[in-house]
Amino acid sequence: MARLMGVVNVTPDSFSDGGLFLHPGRAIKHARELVADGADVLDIGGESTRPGSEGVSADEELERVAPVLEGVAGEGVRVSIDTSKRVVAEAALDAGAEIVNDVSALRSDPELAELCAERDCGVVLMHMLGSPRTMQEAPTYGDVVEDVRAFLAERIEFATDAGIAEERIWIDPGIGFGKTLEHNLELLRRLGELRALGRPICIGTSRKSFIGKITGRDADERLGGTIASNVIALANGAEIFRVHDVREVREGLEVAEVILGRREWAQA
Ligand code: HH2
Repeated sequence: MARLMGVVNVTPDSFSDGGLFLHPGRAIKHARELVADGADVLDIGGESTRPGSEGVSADEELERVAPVLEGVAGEGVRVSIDTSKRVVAEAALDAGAEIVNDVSALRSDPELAELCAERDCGVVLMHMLGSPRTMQEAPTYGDVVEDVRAFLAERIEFATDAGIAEERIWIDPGIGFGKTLEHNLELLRRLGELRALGRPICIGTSRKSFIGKITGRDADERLGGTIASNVIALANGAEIFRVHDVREVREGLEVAEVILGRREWAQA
């Protein structure tokens, strides 16, 4: 069954909701709404990774996310921390988070893998070409799907060598992270090829610019494209869907699962 990861961006500059939830009270309220809308996991992040972004210090990132982590503890929802930094991940795990979602796939901070192994938490390994600052400068691949598959295979090996249990790992092709429109479309079309890696596939298409390129819509008007791309990802093997609009995408995925014969449905 599809699992929904609701995005909580505690940042001034995220590409679609920057500044909306920088105030902890607003972020906590939003997080509770996402839980009411059916989020299985809340993905809390204090650093934007939008193309061109420079990153923030660990202190600043921690200052942003700490009150929100505290505010959602005890809500009965699993929490993941969207970070590449050990100190931020450690504080989040101490505050009850169970998953580390690292867009650098354990490449940024040499100490993060060790922490994840020690704490036996879930780990999301995502593909990115380059860094957020440079990743959209003419990204090139041999075969994008094969290159992403090989990268993720290598990162799974790195993680397990560091002592992280393979069962704790989710993989993510990193839609929009060093990819052209055509790369993103090819990855969504051939997502099933990543299933050979044997780990659940997490996908993040929500409101991303490839949708805007197709529909001509701004980031806050990309819900239709977000639902369509998540339904395709579901059909092609994704299991965890990282989205801003949890209720609408959950309903879309529910209908798709019934059509695909993957979900029981009985008329009330
Ligand atoms: N996308 C973003 C951030 N984190 N994590 C995973 N696993 N997969 C993704 O596709 C992914 C991610 C970017 O989206 P958002 O958080 O909305 O924007 P920003 O980085 O500007 O805060």
